[in-house]
Amino acid sequence: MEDRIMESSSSAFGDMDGDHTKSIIHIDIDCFYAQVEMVRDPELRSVPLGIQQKNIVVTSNYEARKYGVQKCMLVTEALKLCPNLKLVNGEDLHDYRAASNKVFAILQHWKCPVEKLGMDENYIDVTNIVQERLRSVNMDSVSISGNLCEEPSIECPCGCHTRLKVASQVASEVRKKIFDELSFTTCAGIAHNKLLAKLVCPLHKPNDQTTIFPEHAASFMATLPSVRSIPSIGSKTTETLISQKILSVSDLQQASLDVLKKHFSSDMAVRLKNLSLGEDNTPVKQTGKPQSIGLEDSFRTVSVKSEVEEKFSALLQRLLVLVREDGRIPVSLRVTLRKKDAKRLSSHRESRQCQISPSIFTITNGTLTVTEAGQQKLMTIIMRLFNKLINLSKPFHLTLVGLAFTKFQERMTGRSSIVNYLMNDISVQSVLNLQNDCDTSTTSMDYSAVSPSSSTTTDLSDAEVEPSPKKPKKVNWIAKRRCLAKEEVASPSKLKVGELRLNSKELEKVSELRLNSRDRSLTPRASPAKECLSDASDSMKDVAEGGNCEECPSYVDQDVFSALPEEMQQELKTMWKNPSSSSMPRSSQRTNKPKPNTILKYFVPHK
Ligand code: DGT
Ligand code: MG
Repeated sequence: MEDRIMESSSSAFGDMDGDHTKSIIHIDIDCFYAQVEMVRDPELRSVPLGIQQKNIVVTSNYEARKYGVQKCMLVTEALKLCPNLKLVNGEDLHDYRAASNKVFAILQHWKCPVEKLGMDENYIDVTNIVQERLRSVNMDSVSISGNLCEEPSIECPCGCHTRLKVASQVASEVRKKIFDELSFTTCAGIAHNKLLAKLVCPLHKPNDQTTIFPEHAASFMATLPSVRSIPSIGSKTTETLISQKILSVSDLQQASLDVLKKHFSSDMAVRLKNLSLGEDNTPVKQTGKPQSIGLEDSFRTVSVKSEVEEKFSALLQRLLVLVREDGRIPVSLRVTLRKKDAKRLSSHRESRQCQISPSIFTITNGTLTVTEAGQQKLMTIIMRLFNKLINLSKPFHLTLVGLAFTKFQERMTGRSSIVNYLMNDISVQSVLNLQNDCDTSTTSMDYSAVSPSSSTTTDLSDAEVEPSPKKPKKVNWIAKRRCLAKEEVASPSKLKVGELRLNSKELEKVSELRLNSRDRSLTPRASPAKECLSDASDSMKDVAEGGNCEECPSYVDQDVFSALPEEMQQELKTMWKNPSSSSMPRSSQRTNKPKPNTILKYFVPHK
């Protein structure tokens, strides 16, 4: 069977029966850091240029490459090859990140899924655009834009050649727009899957593009010298393959599946085999905002607290710039240290994180800002975390400090988020034109201080990452609901959620409203999370004085329940007393499991 697949894949007609329906473009910016510098200072365009980080040339422009200056070459070596090499320090990544974000923003213009891969590479799935265009063009007149990996000997019956030709034209347009708007030249690969699009992208560098048709996948893959050339094959897999004398991609194509299964899981063995043949069905996943934003600074050794403080202060300044660009309000901060163990001549990382109050940040004219006092607060928090990581009564030696904002307030909410209920309040309030500032600001906005869905990037080497406390989010919400109940704001329980669900534009407005209202009234009462490092249980004590509900099932959290408006409490009690009166499907009633998007789901006990 396996041999048969191999045969058909590498026959003259190639892989004619795979799935060729997609059209994927992979875009890579030419000599990225060097181009950013050349756009900044056009005089650099005509000279050999190297971008230096520490003692390494991390990239060079194509002028320098003529002299043999390669990526990641030692500066001394590069200067030997090209004594006229102009070196620019590229250790501050700020402008590179900004450029990368601008490219990403341009790619969004086509309204297709865009997946960012590192700073200067992106995948775009243009399948839909291609299909749309094919409805309005004469298929016979479609031609390839740029280079073709190999001329086809026969037309594939599924029409993929025409689709990929159209995709190659879209790729040209994308590259032209990037050049027109940012002056960056790029390379592109066009194929029916991500793997091939990425691999053919650098075939004609710089400033050009290459398309491959599906039937040439296996023969193209066979030209790759090492299994390591396949992007998803890492060093461990490579080692195992090499131990089996599988060195080149061609070796992998010919390896028996049974042999592979002896060393890898069955799924992995099949995946390896497919990859070697140029088959890959992974989708282009739309890239969202990063889960955390952080910076690190490494140095020889720092052993004095005041110096550490200076390092953190400098890092914080830079980090705040990044956060301002990102636009989200951070609610969690992590401090990382790399400690040198002088006795063992080794070093290890340790981290500690805590929640921070979103009220440290404000949104002014749509821009996230932190006042001088807010920065002081952040520094105090950072140094408190530092003190937890370092025993100051003993000498210490650090070789790295890092800061990261690891969680953010969510502006948008998922369908199943409890924030939906709270957002409905806002729409109700806007309809009723309620005046009370406190209430508008505190309805839902601050509930998401710790978003239920946002996740922390966990550094596996973290020795002491504090688990993020669950209680405060509930506490904040409780506090807000109290505020609402007190002012007799219309209860969402009287309104059907379905009627109030907002469309995406409205959601955006709500997000703005949230932020503006936060801005206006960050009164102590409205302040959502307690200041960083405040113990979750302390926060609970502040608000958990609500009365008990005897009718509540045992799994109900009394604190949450008592904070609900009277009408909602009544509604829930009625449902619990008489489950058949609720709108829940019978199956859910039997199992006590609430419907995915009912308020009941929030009364499932914490494990
Ligand atoms: P290209 O695509 O061959 O024309 O050249 P680049 O410079 O765009 O190279 P690429 O796409 O591999 O990497 C994008 C940028 O990432 C590059 O301009 C500098 C940086 N970079 C690449 N490799 C390394 C590395 O090993 N270390 C560091 N620190 N930066 C790197
Ligand atoms: Mg590049």
